[in-house]
Amino acid sequence: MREASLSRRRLLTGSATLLGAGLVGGCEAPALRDLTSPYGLSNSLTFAVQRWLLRGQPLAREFGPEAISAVFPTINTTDPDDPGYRRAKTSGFADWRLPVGGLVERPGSFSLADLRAMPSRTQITLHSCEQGWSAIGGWTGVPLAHLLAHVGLKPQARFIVMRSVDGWWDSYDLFDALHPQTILAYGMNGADLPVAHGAPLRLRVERQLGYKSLKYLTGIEAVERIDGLGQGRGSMVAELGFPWYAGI
Ligand SMILES: Nc1nc2c(c(=O)[nH]1)N[C@H]1C(S)=C(S)[C@@H](COP(=O)(O)O)O[C@H]1N2
Ligand SMILES: [Mo]
Repeated sequence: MREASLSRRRLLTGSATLLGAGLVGGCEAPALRDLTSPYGLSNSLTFAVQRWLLRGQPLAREFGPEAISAVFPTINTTDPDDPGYRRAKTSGFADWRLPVGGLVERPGSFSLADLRAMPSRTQITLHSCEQGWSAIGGWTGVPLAHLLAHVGLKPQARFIVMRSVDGWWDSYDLFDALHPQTILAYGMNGADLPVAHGAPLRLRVERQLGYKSLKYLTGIEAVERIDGLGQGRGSMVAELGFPWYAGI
């Protein structure tokens, strides 16, 4: 018995499970080709195993309003030092627009009013920063899946690239992009999203560490490959040494 469970555990930590999972998972599991990240074998294994375990799109835990943290820290960029951004901020982001393009059928550019007129989702979730703090906040915004359906993803699209006014950029596979809790948030804790937290629009990706939730979005692009962007690691933080996939 002991021997059996030991080897079972060994299997569970090895790539054999991955292959087994892919085979046994059958129709539920996305193709393995779609699961592997281009960033090294161990990263790919973690990524693929997590993807398979999460294949039912489970939601990150959501809390009641009483759980909202009295203080939600804010770090790195908290007030972008960019002339265009400063101007937009002065006018309450009335002229701000979000271009959405790349491998989509109907590229477009959306104002805050456009986004607010779309279906919205509010979620109270735990944000975990790689720097060791966490906080619970309430976020309101349009599900990215809705916006992507609106512009119509082309079949070749496999990743969504996002850029920010402070030079941060990142990319997400369709699993995360289409996850029901992945939203483009314009509201926080029942009010407009504050500048310090990424106004006028930030991403919330609830199943990854905080650094994937880009603030100050300036554009969204659907692409087939991400290895041609920047240094080929898929994100700015990956170029600084953090994992591209930061699942929690
Ligand atoms: N554009 C941009 N996005 C960003 C950052 C940033 O500095 N610039 N910081 C990231 C990190 S490390 C974290 S933990 C969260 C912090 O969000 P907050 O300032 O609302 O707490 O935003 C993430 N997104
Ligand atoms: Mo962070």
